[in-house]
Amino acid sequence: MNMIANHLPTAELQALDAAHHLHPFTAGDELKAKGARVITQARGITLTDSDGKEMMDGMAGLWCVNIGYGRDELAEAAAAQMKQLPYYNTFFQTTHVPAISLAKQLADLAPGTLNHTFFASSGSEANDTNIRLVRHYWAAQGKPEKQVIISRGNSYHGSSMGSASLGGMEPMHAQGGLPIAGIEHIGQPDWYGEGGDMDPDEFGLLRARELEHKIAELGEDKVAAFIAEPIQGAGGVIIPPASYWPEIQRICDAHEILLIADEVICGFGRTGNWFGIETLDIRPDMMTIAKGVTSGYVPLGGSMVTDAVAEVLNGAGDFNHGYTYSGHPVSCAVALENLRIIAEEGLVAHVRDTAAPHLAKKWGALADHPMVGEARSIGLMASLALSPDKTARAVFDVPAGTVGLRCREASFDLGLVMRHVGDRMVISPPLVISEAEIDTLVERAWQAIDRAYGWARSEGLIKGD
Ligand code: PXG
Repeated sequence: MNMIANHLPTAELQALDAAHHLHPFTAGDELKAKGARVITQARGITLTDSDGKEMMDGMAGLWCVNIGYGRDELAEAAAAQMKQLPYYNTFFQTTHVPAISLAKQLADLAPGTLNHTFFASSGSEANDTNIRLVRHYWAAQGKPEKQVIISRGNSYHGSSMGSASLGGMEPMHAQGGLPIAGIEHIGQPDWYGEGGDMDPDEFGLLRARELEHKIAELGEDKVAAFIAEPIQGAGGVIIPPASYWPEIQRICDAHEILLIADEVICGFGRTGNWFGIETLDIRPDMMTIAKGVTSGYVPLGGSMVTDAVAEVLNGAGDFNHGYTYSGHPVSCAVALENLRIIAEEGLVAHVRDTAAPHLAKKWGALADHPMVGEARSIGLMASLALSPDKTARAVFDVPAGTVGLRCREASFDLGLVMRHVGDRMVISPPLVISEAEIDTLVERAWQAIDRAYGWARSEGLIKGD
């Protein structure tokens, strides 16, 4: 099927899009002026736009297309489920086979006793569920005053009122009166950006201990939970110092609070294990999932909890919460097929043993570029920091993101979708990426950085030039 021949010319599509479609995280006037990129089809790790231009998808969509594009098995699983039972709900003591099977499959895959899933349709919904779940959990134990959830600056947990409040993104909090009450934030473990002269491990401990101080400040009897991404994704792929997570775990174990790991990006193979908590040796009480659970082919999210948490919840009467699409049968059927492919094709082992070590070597070498301050990866998520003076970890004398945006635009021109978070460049490609494709990705990234470097030099932004 030739989709390219089957649509309106790009300019007309862009005009219609700008006229009627309100986009997430996009300025409407810029959209009108420039027009959106129109993606028409995709195969493997390659996207095609409405002009027929091909681009390597270094972001797996939005960190989600883990098995790559064009897997007919998922389309067939969806079609078969739609024919058999397109919809039914899971409220009021009702269930169906796809939800049962997926909940069991997730229990088998998740480490420890994370054996129970409350389904949603996105990471945002799942994190909203988590806010209500942890408060319900403590109320059920006669501690209704344990309400506060501690999170971190520059974390991302979603876009709904609750999940955006959990998140620590200042531009998001600046709109719509966020955060909601009962959410507190501590500093992020970003040594490169905020560690100054400290040793990374010393800084990791300092940031972890902010949690203990915050618990003391608020009173342990007021704190319900701490939520964090094992590795911050949207915040710029911030890999915490090695000292950070063991100390967070110690603090959570020492105090009566629940630990929620937000695995929306790290889950389902991204870090070289099924879950990021295995890579970083974290033992949470709850875990948020979404994205890679269906490889983004259909929406699905969920909150997973341990046996101990489930036991309390199960004894607490009705949980007055749920979504029409909690455990949607088509989403569950697609998730099951996606998980079968990840398991049977050995994609987690491919990441761990082949792709991640290769990426670490190649991506790490980008640090040789004169404008790259650090270049690091873990599994198949990687980032680098653009800097005008790399030895000083300096920032540019223009608003953060100016050079990053240049680099992203150059990257698109060179046929690579790479994202910028301020002046950090990030990638998170589909797990099926080969070593040769990693070589191409990194070559294009280098060229994109080089073009942005040329621009920065011409603007006098590079120190010592
Ligand atoms: N938790 C984490 C850790 C996420 O990364 C969510 C929750 C929310 O999931 P939903 O399905 O509601 O979007 C996310 C989503 C970006 C970007 O540009 C990142 C996300 C979403 C959109 C854009 O980095 N992460």
